Amino acid sequence: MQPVEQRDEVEMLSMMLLIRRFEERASQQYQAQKIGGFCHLYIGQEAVVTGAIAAIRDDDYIITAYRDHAHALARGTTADACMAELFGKVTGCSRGLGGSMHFFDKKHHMYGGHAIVAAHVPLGVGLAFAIKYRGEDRVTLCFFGDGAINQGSFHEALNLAALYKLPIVFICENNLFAMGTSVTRSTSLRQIVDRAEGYDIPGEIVDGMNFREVRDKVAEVVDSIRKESHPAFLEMRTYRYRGHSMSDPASYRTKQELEKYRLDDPITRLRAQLTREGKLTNEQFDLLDKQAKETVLASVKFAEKSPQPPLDTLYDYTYANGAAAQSATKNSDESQRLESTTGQQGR
Ligand SMILES: Cc1ncc(C[n+]2csc(CCOP(=O)(O)OP(=O)(O)O)c2C)c(N)n1
Ligand SMILES: [Mg+2]
Repeated sequence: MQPVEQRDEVEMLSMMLLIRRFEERASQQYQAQKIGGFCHLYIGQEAVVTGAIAAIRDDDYIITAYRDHAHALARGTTADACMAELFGKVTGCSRGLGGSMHFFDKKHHMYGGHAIVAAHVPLGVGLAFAIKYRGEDRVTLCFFGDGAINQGSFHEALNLAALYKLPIVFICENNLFAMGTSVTRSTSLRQIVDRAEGYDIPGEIVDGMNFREVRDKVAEVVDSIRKESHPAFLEMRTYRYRGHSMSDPASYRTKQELEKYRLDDPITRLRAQLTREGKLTNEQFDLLDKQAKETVLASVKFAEKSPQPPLDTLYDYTYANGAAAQSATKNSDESQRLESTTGQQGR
């Protein structure tokens, strides 16, 4: 297990570069129709997950929503396994059956990738409950968007975490929008962190564009939780540069707003800090970037070459068991056939 102190800042900068280059390439591959389904990019938000992961141990748990590529990469899932998952290949981190929104990596304690807004927050509380039940000193980091905080399951989860004093950090990635809806239109609170206060959970606002601030704040909270189990809430103020998903042109915001946040870019910021302190040269930065790009290009080749999952695994890991799901499909095929032969329209 790697002690937190050894997580070198230059290494974490190269992780942010890997995440950025991975998603830029994913976007290109999506447009080339190599990737299907939904695809939500995290570009601009990299400091949140990278800073948070830099503050925890390898055996701590994390769980997140569907904007999850960066979480898996930061946790240690390889670019190969992530790209292959986007391509729907059997070598992917969810065996090609999950796709962009359902990355999962048990070995690295990354428990998804969940598509239903806020549905995973109670699951995060469940992970924290398991820690406490077993008497361990692990911590769960539960990431979710600003859109999740008005969902019923979110409130149930916070209530239980507070009552049971569970070891969980609720990390709200407040990127100001839930799809095209501004947080100011969807939320009655002045600030999101106030949600925690109602449940007597300590909460703080963090500059989510600043790697060091995120890492230090998460480290402080996690340290306190390990000493005596309790929940905590951090509202990370961040911004996504791209639309909600690949199909969103993001016309609900101005170019000026986007530019303002791009000037505060988390990668540029950490690079500047390290350069100023003599810990990084321009040549070293260029080399890290080149390595990130090469790793990502290799992951595309790996994904392209990998096989599709066998057809008979299609219903594995679904709620209905394979046989039931397949017979349901057969029945629906059969009724469609009957409808088309008898000329009846489906209802
Ligand atoms: C229960 C539920 N309602 C609606 C949706 C459709 N939906 C998908 S993403 C999203 C917005 C969520 O925004 P936020 O939580 O802020 O996360 P972000 O996309 O900004 O990371 C919505 C409404 C959904 N997936 N689940
Ligand atoms: Mg949001």
